[in-house]
Amino acid sequence: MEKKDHKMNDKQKQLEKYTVDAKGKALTTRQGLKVNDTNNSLKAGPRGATLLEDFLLREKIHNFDHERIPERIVHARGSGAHGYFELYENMEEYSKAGIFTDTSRKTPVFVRFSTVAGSKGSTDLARDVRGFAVKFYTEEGTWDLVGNNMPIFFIQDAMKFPDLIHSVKPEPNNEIPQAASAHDTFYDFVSLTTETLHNHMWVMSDRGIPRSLRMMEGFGIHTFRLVNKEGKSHFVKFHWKPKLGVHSVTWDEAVKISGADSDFHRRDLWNAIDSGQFPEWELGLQIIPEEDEHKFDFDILDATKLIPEEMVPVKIVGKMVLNRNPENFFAETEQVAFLPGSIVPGIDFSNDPLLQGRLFSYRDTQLSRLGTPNFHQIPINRPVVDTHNNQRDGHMQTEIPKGQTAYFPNTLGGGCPFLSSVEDGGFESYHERIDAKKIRARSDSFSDHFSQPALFYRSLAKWEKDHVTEAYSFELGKCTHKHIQERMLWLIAQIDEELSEKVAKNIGIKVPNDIERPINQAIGADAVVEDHQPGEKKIYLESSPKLSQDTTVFDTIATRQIAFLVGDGFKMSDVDKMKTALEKENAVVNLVAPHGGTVKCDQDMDHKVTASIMTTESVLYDAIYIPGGKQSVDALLSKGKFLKFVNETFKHCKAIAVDNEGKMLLKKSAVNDFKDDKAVFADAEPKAFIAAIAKHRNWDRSSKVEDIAV
Ligand code: HDE
Repeated sequence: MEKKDHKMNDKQKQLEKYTVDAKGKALTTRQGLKVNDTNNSLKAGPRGATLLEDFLLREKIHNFDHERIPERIVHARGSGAHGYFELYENMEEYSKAGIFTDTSRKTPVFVRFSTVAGSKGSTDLARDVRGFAVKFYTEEGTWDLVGNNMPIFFIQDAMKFPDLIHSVKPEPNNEIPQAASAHDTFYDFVSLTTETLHNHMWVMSDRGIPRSLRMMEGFGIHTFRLVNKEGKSHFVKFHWKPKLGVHSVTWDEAVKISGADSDFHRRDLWNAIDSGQFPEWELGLQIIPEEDEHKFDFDILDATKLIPEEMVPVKIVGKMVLNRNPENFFAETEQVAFLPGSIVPGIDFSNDPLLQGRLFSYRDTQLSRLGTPNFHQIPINRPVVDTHNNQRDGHMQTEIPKGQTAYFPNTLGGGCPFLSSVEDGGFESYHERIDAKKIRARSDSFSDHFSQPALFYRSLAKWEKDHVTEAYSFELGKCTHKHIQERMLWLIAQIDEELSEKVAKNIGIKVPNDIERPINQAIGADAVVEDHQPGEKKIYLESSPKLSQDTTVFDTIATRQIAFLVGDGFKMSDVDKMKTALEKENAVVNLVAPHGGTVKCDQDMDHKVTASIMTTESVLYDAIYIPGGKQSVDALLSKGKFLKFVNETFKHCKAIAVDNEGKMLLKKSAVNDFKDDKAVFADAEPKAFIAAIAKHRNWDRSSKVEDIAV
């Protein structure tokens, strides 16, 4: 079906209206005065002093002095992109929202991905949750789905958010460490706040270090409501499923990528879109009839719980494509303001106490960051529909509201702007019956803190479990207080004893067996700190295979970065064969050579080098290929870093293919000690190499290659 994309065009036109292009234009002041010298201040004689009169200097420096705005208190480090969403089938049975009923629409979106703990300039590869915030510019107003790449959150009540964030941010006395959870204050908090354990287990898994922002799932986390035309409500959870599957790097790579290219994720997203390989996600809904609200072994209002897909399947209803990079990072990605409170008729909130708190926080924080209640007028935040109300004035009012009246009701303004009936699209909150005492407490139904982290861990493949063990060993190994390490080990043991034992061995202490109430143990038995103690671990589902990355998409190598290791004299026919096959599958071929500039092949042709070995590292690629050509391979062998490159690629369980003399490099490398590896190919058909790259990694190799020294 031909998609209506007039709102796409509207959003683009709106942004273009505010886009300034200096190409072919004269430099002017902010007042439009043409400037003829922007290099020298106005002085009394060439050696000064500078004159107060210099309005050009003052304007330039004044702006510079105020260029920065406060970074987000959380999710400061982010990358954004434009795109669109389209619906596959009419979902009017559940929701009256246009975005869920009109399959002819192409709804413009702006997405911002982020890490949580680090500052704006921190590394992309921190072990952390990733933000996944989507702004839908719909015909009924803007809907913001502000989610993460994990389906649960650390805490159950908004009241605890400042404590959580203060514990994970750099410690306040010395501002150390940056963008890292591996420190005492975080584990002090986590070990005293057992509701955090589920999300924490996800962060310790490979989900905490994605290969690409394009290879992450997204989740709305909270249970929301969908409301149909008849006013009937269903509970819903939102899921984003990446077309490229869910893939991650290893911790050793993450550490090294942080040095080699700390913008790795941002660059990867930008390059993919820039080269026309548009990332895609499908939107899935888990729909729960109201009547089923209490039929689960957990509370669906508790944001630390997921609903396993085996219990409620995810219905795929549409797709999102990101197809345009921002024109300007600050104007768009930095100034975009997401508000979980921005919804449209047909979508509504649940009483999840975490969600309820967020409804306040996001609008509030924009005042500190963007400095005005008029932040909705910034181009990236403008809805695609007209807005009219009686809110007025404030800093940076950029509109000129007409007329005598700014109140309702009025006759002097002809009663405008007027109210809309529900039938005419006026928003009406879902009429939920609430009959309760005012009380500051947590529901008992929120007290199961162990069952779901245990379900998640049980559902992982062996290689994923090994990574969790390593992650806990690293993180707890970085803590300097034994009592914190012990509390954590005791809690991990409640989830999985074997895991706790392994971590304990790695960090060199024993799992304690006598910590029953970890909080009071820390503070003193009479202290009132936390009356919300975890309940018994339950097993209501043996395993949920969908939670494992072992069940993700493994049939594409699109956008995978392949390093071809080449020196002058490389065999052109080898490169031709492999390059053609890989590019046919939309992989990206990079020539890595001993030097920059160009390399000559054995046909005496020059080829542009993507990166010299001095400027790049193996961790930036998904696989390597080494073609034949004696002169070329000799040149590679004469530089130790190429051997490191091969060894590291092998250690990180990636695919390697060689042809002809390329085998010499493998012979000299650590790969030579391992026979019959299913992702190492000599003189093989490209098909086999491609299948191995699509598998992401040969994890069978991982336990054997641990000791390769790179
Ligand atoms: Fe946020 N969060 N959050 N958060 N959050 C912010 O809003 C907050 C929570 C999430 O790319 C802030 O504009 C509270 C859950 C994302 O611009 C702030 C609570 C989830 C982003 C804020 C939560 C998120 C934010 C900082 C507990 C997943 C980045 C700047 C009640 C469902 C959005 C800003 C972007 C950003 C508060 C919990 C996701 C301070 C109080 C749960 C993706 O308002």
